[in-house]
Amino acid sequence: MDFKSGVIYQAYIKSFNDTDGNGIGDLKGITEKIPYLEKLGVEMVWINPFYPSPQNDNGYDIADYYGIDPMFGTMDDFDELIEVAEQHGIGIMMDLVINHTSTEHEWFQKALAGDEKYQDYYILREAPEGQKYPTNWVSKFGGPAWEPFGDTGKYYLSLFDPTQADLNWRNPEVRKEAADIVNFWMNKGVKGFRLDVINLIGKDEEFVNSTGDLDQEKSLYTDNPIVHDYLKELNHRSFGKYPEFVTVGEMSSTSIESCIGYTKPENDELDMAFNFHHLKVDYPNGEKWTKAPFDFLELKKIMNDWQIGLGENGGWNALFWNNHDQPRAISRFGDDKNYREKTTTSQAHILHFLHGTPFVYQGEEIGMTDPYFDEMDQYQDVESHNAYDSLIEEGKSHEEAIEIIKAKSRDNSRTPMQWNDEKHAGFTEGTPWIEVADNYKVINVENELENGEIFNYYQKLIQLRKDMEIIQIGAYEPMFLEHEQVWAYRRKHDDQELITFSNFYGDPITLDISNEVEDGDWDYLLGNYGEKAFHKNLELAPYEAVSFIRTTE
Ligand code: TEU
Repeated sequence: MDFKSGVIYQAYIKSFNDTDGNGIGDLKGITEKIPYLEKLGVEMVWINPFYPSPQNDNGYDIADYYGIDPMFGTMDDFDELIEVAEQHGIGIMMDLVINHTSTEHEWFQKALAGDEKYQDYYILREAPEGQKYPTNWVSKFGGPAWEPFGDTGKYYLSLFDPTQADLNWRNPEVRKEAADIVNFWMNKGVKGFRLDVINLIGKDEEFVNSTGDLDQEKSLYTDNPIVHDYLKELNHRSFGKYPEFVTVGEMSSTSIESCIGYTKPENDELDMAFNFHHLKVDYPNGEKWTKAPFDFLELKKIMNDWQIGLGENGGWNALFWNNHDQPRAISRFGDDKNYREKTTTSQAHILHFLHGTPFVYQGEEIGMTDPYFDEMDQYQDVESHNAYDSLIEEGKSHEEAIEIIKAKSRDNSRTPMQWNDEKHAGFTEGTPWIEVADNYKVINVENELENGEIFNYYQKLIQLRKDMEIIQIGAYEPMFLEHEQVWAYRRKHDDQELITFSNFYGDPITLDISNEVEDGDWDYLLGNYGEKAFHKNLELAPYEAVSFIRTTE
C-alpha cells in the first residue's frame, strides 16, 4: 500500500464480527467482511491484538507473540484472512505490543523461576532505603508503576496494568526478539505493523523519583533519544527491507520534534506516528477523568501545529478522530442526537483533506455513537474501573463518577459493530462480551448502505485521496485559526489550490472569506450538504463542510 494515497481501517477484532457464537469477534469475522471494506475503499486493515493473552487489557497483555488466541480463531483462519484480503487488494496490519509483555508470558515466568537470562528481559529494581518502591512513578492505569517481583524483594516496572511487565530494551536479546517477531509475521504475509506505545521503550539505566508532576514524570521514560537507535535497528533487521511495508508508531505524550525524527524517511525508523494531543482538549489541566467541554481553538491549534511541524520537516502524521482507547468523536465533539450524519461527515471531511494518512475506526463510517452506559457493570475496561474506584475514593458520588466514566471511558468505542437491526446488531449469535449500543436498530451497516449518507461520503473522501496529489502531498496552510466556530485550511500543489471549510457547530454561519481567499474560478469539489457555489460570503449550515479547488496561473 502507498500510505500517502491510501486510507487505513481499524478493526477492533473483539467487537468487529463474531462467527462462532462465543460473543467475541474473530478472524473469520474479519475475512467475511473484507468485501465490505473493499467497498469502502480502504487499502489496509489494522487489527488490534489477537495473540494468546489473559485479556486483562484486552489483548495488550501478550503471553505468546507467535500464536493466535483460540477465542479469535486458528493460524489457518489467519492464513485465510491474509489470502482473501490480498485477493481484494487489502493489506493486513498487525499490532506489535513490545514495550511490555503479559506476566503470563514464558519469558516472565522463567524470570520469576530465577532464570537470570530472562530476568534481564524485564526491569527489576530494589527500593532505596526509606522508600516503598524503586521510584514514585504512577501507572497509566492508576496505582504504583512497580509490582513485587515474586518474593525476591525486588520490583518490576509495569507502566500499565500490574499484569503487563515492561521489557528492558537495553538488553540486545530483547531487541532481537522484537525483530524475530516482526520477521515471522511478515513471512506470513502481514503488510504492516502498528507499534504500541513504542516511544516508551527507551528507559534510562538509572531510575529516579519524579517531582510528582505527571508531565515531568512522563518525560523520565518517554521519547528517550535512544528510541531512535532502537527503531533504526529494528527497521534494518525487519520491515525496512520491504519498501511497501507500512509502519505506524503509537506515541504516548510525545512531541513534534520527536515525531519528525521517528517518521522522516531518511532516518529509517517508521512511516508515520499517532499522537494524542488533539484528543486531550477536554482534559482540563491534563486531567482525563473529568467531565468538561472541549476547547475548539486548542483543538485547531494542535492539529495546525502538527500539520506544519511534521509536514514542513519531512515527517508524516497518522490522522484519526477515533480508536479503541477514545470515546467516539461525534459524541465528544459534535451533536450525535440532532446532527449525527452531518457531524460525522463534517468531522471526516476536515480530517481527510489534511496532510497525512487517515485512519477510519470501525463504526465511524456508519456514524456509531457512544453507548451512554449508565451502570458500571456495563463497562469492561480495566482503566475505567480503576478510574471509577479512584473517583469514589476522592469523594465523588456514584452519579458524578458515572457521568465522568460515561464521557471518557475507552469502552465507548469498544461496543460491538452494528451490522443490522437483528439481535445483538448481527454481531453474534451468542452473548456479546460487552453490550451493544441500544441505537443499533437505526444505526447499522445494512440501514446505512440502503438509506444512509455517511458510508457513501467516506467512499468519496477515500477515492479523492487516491486520485488527487494535492490531497496526498500538497503543502498545508491554516486559515481562520482564531475563528471560534469554523475550521478552515488550504492545500497547495503545483498549479492547484484547494480550500476547505467546516462549521464545527450546530448554528448556521456566514463567513466572509474575502481576506483569506483570492477571487478566482473556484470549482466545487465536495460538500456534505451537496453541490454549492463558491461565494466570498460563504454560508455554512450546521456541521457543514465543503471544499473548492482551482488551478492557479
Ligand atoms: O495505549 C497507550 C495509551 O497511551 C493509552 O493508555 C491511552 O493513553 C489511554 O488508553 C487513554 O485513555 C496503548 C493501547 O492502545 C491501549 O489499548 C493499551 O491499553 C496500552 O497501550 C497498553 O498496551
